[in-house]
Amino acid sequence: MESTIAKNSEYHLALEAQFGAHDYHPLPVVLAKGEGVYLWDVEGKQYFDFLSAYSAVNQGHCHPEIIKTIQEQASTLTLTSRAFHNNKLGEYLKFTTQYFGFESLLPMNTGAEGVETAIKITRKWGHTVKGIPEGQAQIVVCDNNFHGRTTTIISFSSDAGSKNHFGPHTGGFIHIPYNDTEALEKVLQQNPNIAGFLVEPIQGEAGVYTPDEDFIRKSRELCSKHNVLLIADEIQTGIGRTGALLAVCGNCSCEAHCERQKDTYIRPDLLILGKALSGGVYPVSTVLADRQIMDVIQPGQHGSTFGGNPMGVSVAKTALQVIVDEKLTQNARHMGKIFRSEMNAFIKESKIVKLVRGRGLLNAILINDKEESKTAWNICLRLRDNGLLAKPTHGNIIRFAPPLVITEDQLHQCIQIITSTLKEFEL
Ligand code: IF1
Repeated sequence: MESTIAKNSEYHLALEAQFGAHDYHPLPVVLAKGEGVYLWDVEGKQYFDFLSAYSAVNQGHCHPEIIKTIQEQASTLTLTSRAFHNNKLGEYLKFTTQYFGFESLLPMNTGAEGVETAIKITRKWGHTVKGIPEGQAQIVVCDNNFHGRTTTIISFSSDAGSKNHFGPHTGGFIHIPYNDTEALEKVLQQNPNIAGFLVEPIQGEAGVYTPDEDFIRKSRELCSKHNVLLIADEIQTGIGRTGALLAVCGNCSCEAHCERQKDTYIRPDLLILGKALSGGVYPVSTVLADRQIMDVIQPGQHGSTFGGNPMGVSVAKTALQVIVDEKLTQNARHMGKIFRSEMNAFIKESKIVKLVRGRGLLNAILINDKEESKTAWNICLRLRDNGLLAKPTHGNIIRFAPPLVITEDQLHQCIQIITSTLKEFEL
């Protein structure tokens, strides 16, 4: 099944194997170049990217506007630290808070740092505003969550590999099943020390697990009723990916924060963004909240050397502008519908795929085989041979998440590659 890989790729693979930590098991392909939806390996073979660096490259690889921004800023001013002000941060804060409809923003770098920041804000709000006894604040999280890799975040992971032997673990987290509003209601009624509910609007790592339509809305109502902060981790789902600006926007496909959203969308108290906030060009993450919540953080209580640096914020501002200018949210919605309807038509004739699910261009197929089988992995190897890069998650699930700039023509080519590859594995 495995095709022969030319010396050039082997050379890089050998170096990584010999000198790198073995913390990943990547698909064997060594990439050297990207443009839009395309990637090229070191041998010059061209691929469609159906992972988008885990939904970071929504705007497409090496988007010319974003690259122009980083090049200009890189040769002007890169880093001041927050010990001083810089002339890019303020305009970014104004632009981005208005874009998402919040009063304030705290800039960080990676997604996990954004989640850590939201946890700290929530706990401090719980102790100083809600009146939870010091050190007692609890945060409700969902089974099978994925929020990052720090010691605190893995403390509330359900995944043994991510968590085991990395203890002692951080306490203060209560698990409920995902998509279970009754469980949420019960825990909120029973425990007065809950400060927040941290949730992914769609669980990415769990296999693009899409909840019932009213799960987030009901969660919002329950959090409001019990004076608990709703914390949305939209690091993977946000910024157009699901065919809405945010997955919590549901059916509103407006390109930026709009009046209509004020009535229809479900507004979290804390919104965490990362990944596509920079179009995958630079690590930029953020937590957005209104003043009353954000202002629990006072000087000296949180920060980062790189957070809010002129390169990161300039890149992020351009990356958000590209989403609007190129109507990428609407494109994701439209292309996603085509993708799922074509895949559903294929599934009718196929035994190898059980189902397709997702929203916008965050989709997954379930392979009809045991979770521990290598079928999904082998399919991804063949997809690679056939010119399309995707990655299995949770054994028998394959995630399909191309850059949002994909055209209908390109999408049809990709569906052709995917269905003809799947036919090779037909039971
Ligand atoms: C890995 C998955 C994607 C995230 C959500 C926070 C973070 C992530 C919802 C942390 C990061 C990435 C990280 C990458 C694999 C991965 C992933 F397969 F695990 F689920 F995207 F699909 N919240 N997700 O998805 O952001 O600190 O990495 O910037 O860790 O191996 P980060």
